[in-house]
Amino acid sequence: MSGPGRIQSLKARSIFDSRGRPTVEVEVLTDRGVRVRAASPSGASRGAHEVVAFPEGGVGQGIERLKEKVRPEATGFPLGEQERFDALLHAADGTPELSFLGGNVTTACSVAYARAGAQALDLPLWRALSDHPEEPPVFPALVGNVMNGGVHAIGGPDIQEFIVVAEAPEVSWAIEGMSEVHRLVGARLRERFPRLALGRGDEGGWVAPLGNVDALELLVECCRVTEERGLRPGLSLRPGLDFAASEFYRDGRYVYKEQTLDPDGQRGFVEGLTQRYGLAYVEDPLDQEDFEGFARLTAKVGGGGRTWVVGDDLYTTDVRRVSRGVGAGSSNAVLLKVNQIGTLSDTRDVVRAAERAGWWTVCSHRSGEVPDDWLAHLPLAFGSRGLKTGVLGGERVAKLNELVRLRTPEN
Ligand code: 2PG
Ligand code: MG
Repeated sequence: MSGPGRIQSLKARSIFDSRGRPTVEVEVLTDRGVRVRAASPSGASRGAHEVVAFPEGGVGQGIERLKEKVRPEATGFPLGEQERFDALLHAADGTPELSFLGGNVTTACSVAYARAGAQALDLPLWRALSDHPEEPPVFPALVGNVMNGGVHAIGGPDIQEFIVVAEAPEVSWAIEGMSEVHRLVGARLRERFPRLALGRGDEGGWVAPLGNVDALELLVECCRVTEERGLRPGLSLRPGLDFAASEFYRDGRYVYKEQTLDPDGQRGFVEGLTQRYGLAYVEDPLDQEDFEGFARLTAKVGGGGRTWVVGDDLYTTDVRRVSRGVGAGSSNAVLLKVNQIGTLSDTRDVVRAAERAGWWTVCSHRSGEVPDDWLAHLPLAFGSRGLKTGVLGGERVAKLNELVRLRTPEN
């Protein structure tokens, strides 16, 4: 017997995400007794062009359809043929937006299949997925959310995520650095609001009644102070933002609690913040249809790679939208969320398009997460510049700890 074997059974169940909402977990058993599981996360600030997460009728309906349409085809399917398996999922769904099975169902199937193939060969998942499996892994910069706003937080700023980009010679030092910034922001908020019960948002970042610029200034200060403490040699902690701007874009205007801006005004506002505060990372600063505006912003702040201008809702991990962005020069980086497009193979298409354009990729969690750790393998598999997966919360730390394991497998 050679090769990784075949699928013997494929099962699915409804489990819960970090918001307590139902999501899907898929279990694959192979004919050689390998058993693996993979679960799908869920977004709240979803891009308009994402595939449908679950069919009408919800997770249960998706699972029923998986049993009916995917299971018979998948049983006996050989492992290690990701593109063919993902094509099977598309064929079983039969719609361009995956509305029959749901993109979260196909994501869990696609990842569970990959995991079964990797485990059957006794390889880490990233290595089984990599185009360069023999090369040593390159660890990503970490993108962690320390303050939440927008639809991920009640009563916070309009901007969705106040982020630290942590880089260090050792990935565990970058994790420490992000956690220190998170702690310092918490301490400063407690001094400033001694009577307030401070909360945390969906991704574990602090939520406080601060204006957008106020919150950013606090973040910038905490990144600077923590970096200057010199905790570890070569630790860099730089501020960034995910505006998730489509969430507050109404009738051609960006409507903040404090101000309303037209598209030129919004671009000027973002440019100003980026330059003034030395932002390392700016995600979805404009509406998800504004390829042109993104291009003008990228021309201003994206040169030389100092600031990553990242498209999330803009591209929704869809290679056709990324190609359009490449043509227009809309950004210099793409966020990758497998469940925005539904399979690992579709995600890899985006990675290849980004590589051809000389753009970076950033693998990302969703705001509703599961304590699964497959996401940690993707930046190593895809050669991504970043991993965006929060700082705190078991479902976020699961990914960070997996990175640590991958860095020190022999210990
Ligand atoms: C985002 C994500 C994750 P959601 O906008 O980048 O941070 O949020 O999963 O809600 O789309
Ligand atoms: Mg985003």
